[in-house]
Amino acid sequence: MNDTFLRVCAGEKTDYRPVWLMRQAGRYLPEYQKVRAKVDFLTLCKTPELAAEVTIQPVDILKVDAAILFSDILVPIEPMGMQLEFSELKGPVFHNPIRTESAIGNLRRIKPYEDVPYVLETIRLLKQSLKVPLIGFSGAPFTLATYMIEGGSSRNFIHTKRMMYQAPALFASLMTMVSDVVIDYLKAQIAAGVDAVQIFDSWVGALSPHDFDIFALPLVQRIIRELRTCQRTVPIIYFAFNSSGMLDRVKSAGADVYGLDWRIDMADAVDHLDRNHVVQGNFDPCALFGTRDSIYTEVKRIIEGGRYAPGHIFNLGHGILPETPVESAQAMVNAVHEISSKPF
Ligand code: 1CP
Repeated sequence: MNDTFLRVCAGEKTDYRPVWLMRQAGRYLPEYQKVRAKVDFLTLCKTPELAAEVTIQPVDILKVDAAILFSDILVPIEPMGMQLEFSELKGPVFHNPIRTESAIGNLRRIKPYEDVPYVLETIRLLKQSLKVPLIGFSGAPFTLATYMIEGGSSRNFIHTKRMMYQAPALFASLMTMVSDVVIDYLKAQIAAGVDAVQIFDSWVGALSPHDFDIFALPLVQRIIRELRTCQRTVPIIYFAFNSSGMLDRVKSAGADVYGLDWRIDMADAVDHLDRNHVVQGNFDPCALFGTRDSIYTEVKRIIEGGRYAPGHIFNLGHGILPETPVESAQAMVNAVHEISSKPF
């Protein structure tokens, strides 16, 4: 197996920097669209043979150094008692948003082996054939809670923050319950064979640093502490999107690797992380709409920015966009491998 990604997670020196892309399996790939034309998105997530097939696609097409399980952060939330739909227009929708004590009381803690067996089966299938490490994942409690409370995507998170400020104990009880689910879910993925896990905190940047300390960070810390007690331990990546103004807080999550978006210069981020944390990122997904030359130059700049970190996994600063030309993603991966394998 190509274990470059895992060695960098552990802070070891490697011959080149590993690279993968958030949302690397997805609509920008014609091969993905072909599979998606046959089934809706949730059915794809729940059919292990198909989920495994689309997980492998970017490994073959882009030559990335890691695969990420094909699923969605909302998959384990549905069996808690929430009616989930992926609408082509609106994205994820929960038809019964959680806004009251009784609604929280009706949620149940999932049993991964019974409630999401297809996720664990997809992992087992992938481990039989993958030649690169497999990353499992979960949403972080705050990000998951926003979907549960808002009933879908949101711009200002008004319902979430109303509960947070008006009924902090209620909000805390929901966050604790979601954290329990995240712990059980990630432990099951680790037992099924994933080689690393990433915790996606996509919307935590909506919080002030102070609120992050009170309402979100302690739960992420607890999840990471719990995962360290597993029989099999794997590297843990914490990706807090839009959080460059509070990296000094983010870095106390206890993760092995911190994901960075493109709103902070890589070299500055490495300094904020005291040059002693492995980093992942941080190429602007829209820079893939540039030319071959502009992509090369930007890759080089980021690689140079990461030189003082104990390790750097090259990635985008957020998910790849559906309109991205595949050739541009390929050019980025090639540039990372080429530039980072030579002295610079
Ligand atoms: O039409 C389709 O084919 C569905 C589009 C799609 C895809 C391909 C969705 C709906 N989810 C996914 C896959 C997905 N989602 C992966 C697969 C693995 C990979 O990276 O290749 C992963 C890791 C996710 C995680 C996810 N889902 C996040 C966290 C990462 C991030 O981008 O911040 C979030 C926020 C979601 C919610 C979600 N699912 C889908 C959409 C369109 C959204 C975002 C909607 C919003 O803006 O709120």
